[in-house]
Amino acid sequence: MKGAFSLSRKTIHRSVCPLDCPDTCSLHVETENGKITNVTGNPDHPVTKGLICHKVRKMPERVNDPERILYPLKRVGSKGDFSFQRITWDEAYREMTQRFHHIISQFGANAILPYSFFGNMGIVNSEGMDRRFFNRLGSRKLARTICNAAGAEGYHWTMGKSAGIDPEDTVHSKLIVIWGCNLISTNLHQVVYANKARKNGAKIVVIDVHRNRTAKWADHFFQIKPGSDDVLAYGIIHLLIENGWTDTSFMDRYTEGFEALQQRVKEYTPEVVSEKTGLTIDEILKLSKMYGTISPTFIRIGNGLQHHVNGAAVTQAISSLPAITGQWGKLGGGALKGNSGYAEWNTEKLQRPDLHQNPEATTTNMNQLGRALLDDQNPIKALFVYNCNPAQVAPNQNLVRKGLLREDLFTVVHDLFLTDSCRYADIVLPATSHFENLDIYKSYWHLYVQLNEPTIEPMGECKSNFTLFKELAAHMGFDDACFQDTEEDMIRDGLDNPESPYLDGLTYETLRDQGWVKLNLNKSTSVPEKIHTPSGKIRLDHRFAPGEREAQVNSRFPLQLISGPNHQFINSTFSNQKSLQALEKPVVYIHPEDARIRNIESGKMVEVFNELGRVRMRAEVTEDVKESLIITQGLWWDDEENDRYSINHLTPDVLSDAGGGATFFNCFVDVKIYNNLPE
Ligand SMILES: Nc1nc2c(c(=O)[nH]1)N[C@H]1C(S)=C(S)[C@@H](COP(=O)(O)OP(=O)(O)OC[C@H]3O[C@@H](n4cnc5c(=O)[nH]c(N)nc54)[C@H](O)[C@@H]3O)O[C@H]1N2
Ligand SMILES: Nc1nc2c(c(=O)[nH]1)N[C@H]1C(S)=C(S)[C@@H](COP(=O)(O)OP(=O)(O)OC[C@H]3O[C@@H](n4cnc5c(=O)[nH]c(N)nc54)[C@H](O)[C@@H]3O)O[C@H]1N2
Ligand code: SF4
Ligand SMILES: [Mo]
Repeated sequence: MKGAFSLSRKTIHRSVCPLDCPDTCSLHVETENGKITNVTGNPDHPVTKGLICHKVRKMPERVNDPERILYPLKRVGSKGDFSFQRITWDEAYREMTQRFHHIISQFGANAILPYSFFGNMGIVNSEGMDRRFFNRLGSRKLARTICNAAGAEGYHWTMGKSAGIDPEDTVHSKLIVIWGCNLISTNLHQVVYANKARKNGAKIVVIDVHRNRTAKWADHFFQIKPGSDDVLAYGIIHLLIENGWTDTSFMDRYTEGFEALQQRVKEYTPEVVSEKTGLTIDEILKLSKMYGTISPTFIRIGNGLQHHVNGAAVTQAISSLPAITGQWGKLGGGALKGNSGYAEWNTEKLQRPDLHQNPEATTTNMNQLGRALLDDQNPIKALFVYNCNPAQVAPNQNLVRKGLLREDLFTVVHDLFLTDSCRYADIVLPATSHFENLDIYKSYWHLYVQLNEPTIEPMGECKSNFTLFKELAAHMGFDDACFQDTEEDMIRDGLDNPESPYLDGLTYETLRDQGWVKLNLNKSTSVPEKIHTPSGKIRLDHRFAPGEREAQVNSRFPLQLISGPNHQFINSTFSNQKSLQALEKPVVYIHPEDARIRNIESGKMVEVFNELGRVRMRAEVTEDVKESLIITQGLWWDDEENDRYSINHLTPDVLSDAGGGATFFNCFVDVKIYNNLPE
């Protein structure tokens, strides 16, 4: 089908899901009189095949929500109390340019910090015109580390870059190991492939700290202590070597450093591993035997397991496994942590890093926003938030909010809704939804690049990130030709990389005509024939040391809190949507024994606390979590009525072992009954 077709007054448009979710589904969007009335899956897409998640089927509610911001707003009350008045875009641009010029003259552009992530994954709107603008401004740089920085570092050490197997091949796998990934909630179509593989005789293994939806669906579930996955991977390698389940000819040809690894894993006997991971010796033997004797095997490496202080060590260790048994290159064999490395955009043309003329610029780690905002030695005077909701998603919220409350900080937030971050803004700008924009999307899981054409006109006075930064550049007096570009020009710039074999055959025209194009992977450009490390070999001489778990459990708080995503929201997106809220519970899951000694029963209000803060919610007592571990899911917006605030008041802003990654789950707390609210 071409971009759109009509059914009487209704029109069906092809679109793409813009959210930070691996599946990047192709959508069908129904409009009537210029309004979105229905969103479904596009049955023609080769991977997503018409199946989409429930939350995105509820997108019409989100786009048409009466609470969407439709006009620019200026703060009239105190920071933190949500009092704004409507202003015009001209006034907003005037205020921003005056403030920026003033800050630059007094403190330099280094005092201006962009703060963004992937609320919208389109390249033009998440890493396109915005990057050009801040580069030209010479602003401070942001290390975008909040999601997968540690894991990427670990995987890249072993494999060179974020390049794994084609998930379409996983129907051929015979053993599927889902390692720290809540697939049923976070990567729906991998479940579809795994179910097909299961029909062909594959076994599905889940390794997780929580008996979650995915664990309940698996054939085998291994419930591991948080942060001990590097130890388990070494224990498996130890047994693979001991039992001769290694593929030496594969390793000779495609890897380096095996001898060093062999030395390293010597001490990881089943006894040691059992002690550190909480798995029984039998479980360790069973898992290792399955991995060592079944072929082809596929490991889906999740994001959750790298939100720990040893996140890089963990992914480095796990990503070595397929090389040791020679899985790469077999149909359905290998691993996939993320596949974002294949879409090799021409970032020089797209983002214009050459425009950044400020060699003195600091790089601020987004996981330490609070610290950066409170650092008077190297002050931040303006913060520009877009595609992101730092007052919910960033760790150590007490510090973040203290920083955001600074009277002398000029904060701009561009979003579709009055998020908790807007509460601290001087200027709030209305953002279009992606249905109102032109952009392209890659997936960080499947291999199709897709074009998204607008299906409706911008609502109210909303502007896309692209339009905002292009117009702001003009108001700042930036006359570089690149600020004249259209979205289409920018997409063409991004695609223009003759060096990349993966982009071969991928043009704007083919995207427009077909809606999507598969990245061009063939035998010679896939692992193991093409390995992206400097030496061209899979690296088994490990760089990051395991054993950080001991450091974690020395905390003076006895329970470890894992606060991951939930099923119905994407990070803090959708958490303000009533129909989806109704399907989730802001509860904390606690083991019966931990509950008993604290007199906690299901449904009781509890306070979860540590040295950083306190958060109140209801308890649910369950054996789905082990002792000493508590779990809560979903990034819920602040709810003053129910006295509930972001879970990230409890999470540390300590960085991981490498990559400056977030350590949300390296979080130690205690829980007590809280009686001050009506039951
Ligand atoms: N429905 C939904 N889908 C989403 C998102 C969402 O918020 N909601 N967010 C999107 C984003 S941005 C991302 S990054 C991905 C994340 O999705 P996933 O890759 O699935 O990562 P998480 O859900 O953070 O964590 C996965 C699992 O890791 C487990 N875990 C935590 N610590 C450990 C550990 O030490 N060892 C082991 N083995 N397991 C551990 C958790 O219990 C959890 O079940 O999902 C994307 N998709
Ligand atoms: N405790 C805990 N904290 C976590 C996590 C966790 O598992 N536990 N997960 C972490 C992870 S993996 C991630 S990726 C981060 C995600 O953190 P964020 O990237 O902040 O994700 P969201 O909360 O979805 O916020 C995205 C915002 O962008 C807005 N938006 C959407 N489209 C557009 C657009 O086109 N333009 C503009 N200007 N705005 C737009 C949305 O309305 C939304 O408010 O959270 C991290 N925080
Ligand atoms: S959130 Fe994920 S599963 Fe849902 S429609 Fe978007 S890409 Fe597909
Ligand atoms: Mo993420």
